[in-house]
Amino acid sequence: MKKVYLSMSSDIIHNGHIKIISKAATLGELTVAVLTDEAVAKYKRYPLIPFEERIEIIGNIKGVSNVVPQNTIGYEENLLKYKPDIVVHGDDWKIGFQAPIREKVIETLKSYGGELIEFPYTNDSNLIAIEKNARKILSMPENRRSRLRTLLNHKKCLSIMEAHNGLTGLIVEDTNVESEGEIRQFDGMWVSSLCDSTAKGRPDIELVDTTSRISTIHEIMEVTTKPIILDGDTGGLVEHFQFFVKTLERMGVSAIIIEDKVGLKKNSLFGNEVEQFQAPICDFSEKIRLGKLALSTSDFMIIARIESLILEQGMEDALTRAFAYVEAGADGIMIHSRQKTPDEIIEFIGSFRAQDKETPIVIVPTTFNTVTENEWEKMGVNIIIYANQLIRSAFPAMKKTAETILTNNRCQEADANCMPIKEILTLIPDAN
Ligand code: SPV
Ligand code: MG
Repeated sequence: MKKVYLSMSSDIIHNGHIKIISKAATLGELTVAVLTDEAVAKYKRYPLIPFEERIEIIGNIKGVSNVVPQNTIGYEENLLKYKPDIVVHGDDWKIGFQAPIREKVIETLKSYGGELIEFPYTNDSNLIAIEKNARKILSMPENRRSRLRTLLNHKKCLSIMEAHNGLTGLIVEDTNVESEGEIRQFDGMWVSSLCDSTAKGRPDIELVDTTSRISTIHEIMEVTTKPIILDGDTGGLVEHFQFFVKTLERMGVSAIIIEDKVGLKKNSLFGNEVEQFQAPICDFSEKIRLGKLALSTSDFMIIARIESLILEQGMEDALTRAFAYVEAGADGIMIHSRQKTPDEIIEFIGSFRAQDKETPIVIVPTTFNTVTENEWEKMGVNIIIYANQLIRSAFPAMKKTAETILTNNRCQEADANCMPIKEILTLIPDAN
């Protein structure tokens, strides 16, 4: 009896799955590999049905002899472990992002004499509707809010990109690339105070008010499903902060990061070039404690951001604050730096992790940008935020187009830098 291997995310079981399972079962003893939640989230969207339930469902389908987990979208690890004679797949993966994965499967099978059998892919129109519905479910506040914590449980290190309106939200939601046999996408979005202010032509000094910040979040939420981390600046007055976190929690935001500054907040990357003051440890700890008290769920996270390195108060001060804020109930620590090298951040992470292995560490590597995500992950970082790259790349592109039109007295020359009209007209998905 030949050993047959079929891999599926199987989040939504439909007729196409049943058909391919029954065909595969005619070829030999069928093992179905179920992609783990982490693997599905990496290449598609967060699964609606948890891994353990998916394993159980698949195991009870007629024709399935064994069910095994598959930890990555690539098959290599499992193929070398189980050495199936046949791998079965729909022929849809010959093109698109799965094509390199298919190539790797063929190569691995060749190494021990296995064979790939592809069945014609049945394009089920119901599936498109089901997939759209899955997105709707994932975008509901109660589902979205908890997803940051869930992702932190599944993945060691999350990659978060800034979004400051619906359009940038769509970019963070939908952009994915194939790299080294993996599909990469962002895990969530950062609603930056710098970018939200800049997009409105305002300085980053807590001038854009709460109502406006909430409106930006709504705009992003309308068109996306991924978890949102809000840059909450100083958090404002404690009495206001308590109301604000309740509002965010109800909306489905997953986390707020507040920084330990007082008075007129200016952007951290100015450092000591402008006058900025750090809050006393006890006051900021109290803000965290009261914020946590106001919440109704354990899903929503309040993350404390330490400005000691930004304001040159030293490593000791940064660490003392970090432990105090964790003690006060902070669900994570963001350590910030404006140095060009990562040295002080690496030192902080080492010292903090020596005493605290659990509390998530967040970094914003805007200036110290040479270290890769994999390297940060090994050091113990849990969330990496790309805080401003979308707006920083959009502005020069728009300015160049404006200058090109002025220079040429017409817009023909600018077209080379522009998206085709047809594409912009169909860029935004419809309401269904
Ligand atoms: C932001 O994105 O607004 C931040 C990060 O707070 S930073 O600009 O680096 O201070
Ligand atoms: Mg900010």
